[in-house]
Amino acid sequence: MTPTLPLILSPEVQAAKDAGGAIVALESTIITHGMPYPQNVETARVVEADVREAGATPATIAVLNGVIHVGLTDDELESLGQAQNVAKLSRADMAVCIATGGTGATTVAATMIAAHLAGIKVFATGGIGGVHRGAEETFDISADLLELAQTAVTVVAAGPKAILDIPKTMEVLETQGVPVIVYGQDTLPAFWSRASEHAAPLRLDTAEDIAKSANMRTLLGLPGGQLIANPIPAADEIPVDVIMPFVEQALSEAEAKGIAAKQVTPFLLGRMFELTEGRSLTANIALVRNNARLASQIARALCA
Ligand code: PSU
Repeated sequence: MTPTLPLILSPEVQAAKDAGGAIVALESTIITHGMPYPQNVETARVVEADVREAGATPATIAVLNGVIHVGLTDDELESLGQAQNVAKLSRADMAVCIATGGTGATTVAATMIAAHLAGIKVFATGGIGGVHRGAEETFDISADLLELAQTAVTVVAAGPKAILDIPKTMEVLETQGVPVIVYGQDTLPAFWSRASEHAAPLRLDTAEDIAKSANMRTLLGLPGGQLIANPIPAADEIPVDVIMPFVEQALSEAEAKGIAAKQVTPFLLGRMFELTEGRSLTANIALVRNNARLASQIARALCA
C-alpha cells in the first residue's frame, strides 16, 4: 500500500485555495514555546484576525495526532496553548512525529515545509532562529536557516532575534543564498528593536516588489525562500541599549545552567519576559501582528 501524507486543510483555508485567494501561514511553536498562556492563545487569535482584516486567510499550522493541520479551529488553538510538553518540530523530527501519531508545534522550518506542501507562499512569524552566540563551540545553528535556503516560502519576521549572533546569522544566510530583504529601511531590524548596527543586505519598500521578487526567484529556477525583515513599529520597540543588558543576563544564565539545543530559545524568551517585567512579550506581540499585516499584503500582491 502506498502511504499518503496526512495533511488536512481547514474548510476556511480550502475555500481560500479554491477561490485563488491570499493565504498567510502562521506557526505554532510561538504559541507552545514562545509565549506564556494565556497571552499565547490571545496572540494567535488576534494575529489571525489581523490577517483576515488585511484581506487574506490565516492558516495556523501544527501536527495534531499524526496529521498536519493547515488552519486550526479555535478549540485546537486553545488546547495547543494550554498543552504542556508539546514537541517542538523542525525538519529533522517532523516525519517521526507524524509516523507515530504524535502532536507537535511547528517551528519556522517545519511550518515552511507544511506551507509549501499546501501551496501557501507567504508565512508570518516573530523572529527566525539563527546562529546562537558561541556557535563556534556549540555548533548551535537553527534549522530555520537551511530551510530558507531550500523551501520556496517568503517568511516575514522582525529580523533575527537579538539573543542570536546576528553577524554570523547573516553570514550563513548569505552563504546559503537566502535574500534578506529589509522592508522600508537601510538597517537590519533586531526583533525587539527597530534598528541594529548591521546594514540591510537588500531593501524593498512595497509588498508588490517583494511579491515580484518571489516570482522572479521562481523564474530564475532558484530554490529556497526569501526572508523579509520587517522592523517592529516605533511605538512598540524596546531600544537596543535598554534590551541588550537583559539579553546578556539571560544568555549568561542559560550558559550557567547548561541549557542546550531546542531549549535555548524558549529559555531565553522566557527569561526576557521575566527580566523586562513583561515588556518583551508586549513588543513580541506587536511585531508578530505587524508581520502578519505585511505578509497579508504580500500574499495579496502574489494573487493579483
Ligand atoms: N518567533 C517568535 N517566538 C518564537 C519563535 C519565533 O516571536 O518562539 C520560534 C520559531 O518557531 C522559530 C524558533 O523557528 O523560535 C527558533 O527556535 P530555534 O532557535 O531552536 O531554532
